[in-house]
Amino acid sequence: MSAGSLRYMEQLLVKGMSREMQTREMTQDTSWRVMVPGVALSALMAFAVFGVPAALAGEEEMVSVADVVRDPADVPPPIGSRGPGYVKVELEAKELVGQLDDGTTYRFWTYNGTVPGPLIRARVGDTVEVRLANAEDSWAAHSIDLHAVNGPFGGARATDVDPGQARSFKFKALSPGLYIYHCGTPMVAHHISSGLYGLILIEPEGGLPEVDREFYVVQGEVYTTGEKGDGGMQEADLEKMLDEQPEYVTFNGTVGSLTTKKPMHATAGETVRIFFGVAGPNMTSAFHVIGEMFDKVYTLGSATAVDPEIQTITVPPGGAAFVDFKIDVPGTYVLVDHALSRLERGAAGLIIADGEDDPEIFSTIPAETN
Ligand SMILES: [Cu+2]
Repeated sequence: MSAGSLRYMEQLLVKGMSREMQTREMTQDTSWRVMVPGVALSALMAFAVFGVPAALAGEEEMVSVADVVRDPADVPPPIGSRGPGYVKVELEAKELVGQLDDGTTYRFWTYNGTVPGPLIRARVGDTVEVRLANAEDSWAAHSIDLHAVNGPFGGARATDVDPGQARSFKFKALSPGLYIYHCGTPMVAHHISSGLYGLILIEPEGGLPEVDREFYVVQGEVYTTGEKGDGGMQEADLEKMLDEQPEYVTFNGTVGSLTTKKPMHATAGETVRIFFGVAGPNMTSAFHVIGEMFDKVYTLGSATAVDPEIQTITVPPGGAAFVDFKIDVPGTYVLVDHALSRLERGAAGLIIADGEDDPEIFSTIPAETN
């Protein structure tokens, strides 16, 4: 079979997958085993699901297409009023082929199987132990640099770990705030771009003000050899990375992560908090929610510098911020980077709010003819 027809088959398989994904709820640990030509295991099951002629299955290689999207509602509970303690964080660097766009796959490098990795939540004064394992089937060494750490490389040298190994370190959380963590193994931009990032929240003493819902969103860039929209399995393009010309700009890892795959839900009248980070590696975000303004902005991730009533915030790569706002009326609210060309490259998310209309705040007026 020619390389072209192999690629074509792969596209067919991935398209079948994306249809399947729209109709089925998948857990984070769900791994979809699909066959590409050259594959033996589970062939009958995959062909039953995707309708691929069994004669195309060979015996060389298996590609597993995983759901790598972190659910934005997957946020640990607030710290509340507890005193300082000892917190253990277990992470595993896992390299997984996931769906980057409709018909396009990419070998994501992840913490715990999703992009971003888990939101880590602790409080000021906690001692945090971080254990990083690197899966046996990884191609690369990985590490973790947490911006919440006071110490060399944020822990990256202490956790530089080869496939099949694990390393640990601990640190005392000295400053409250919302911080990026990311892989610090060279070429760092490549490791970040491939998905090795997340946020760690260090709450102040007594915790943060309560809100009704909290969400977790991280912006990233993916640099692929093909152009956006080209199908098939894409590889990282280091030249485009050095030129800072991404093909994809994403919220939570992939195109459609927070729109078709895992949108956010709320009810009018509720207060919403978004923990927002920019992994980059290169672009500063102009974060905005279409149809709302932020009642409170915890500027640049500071837990104490709070600005009121802001429409759009800038968040640099390697930075974060969190925002609180009340949703006044039902409807669909769109998260964007207001450098809006990036919307076309994938940076979009939805909050779908149900509840009672309030015509005094917002109502449409019937059309008239001039
Ligand atoms: Cu890495």
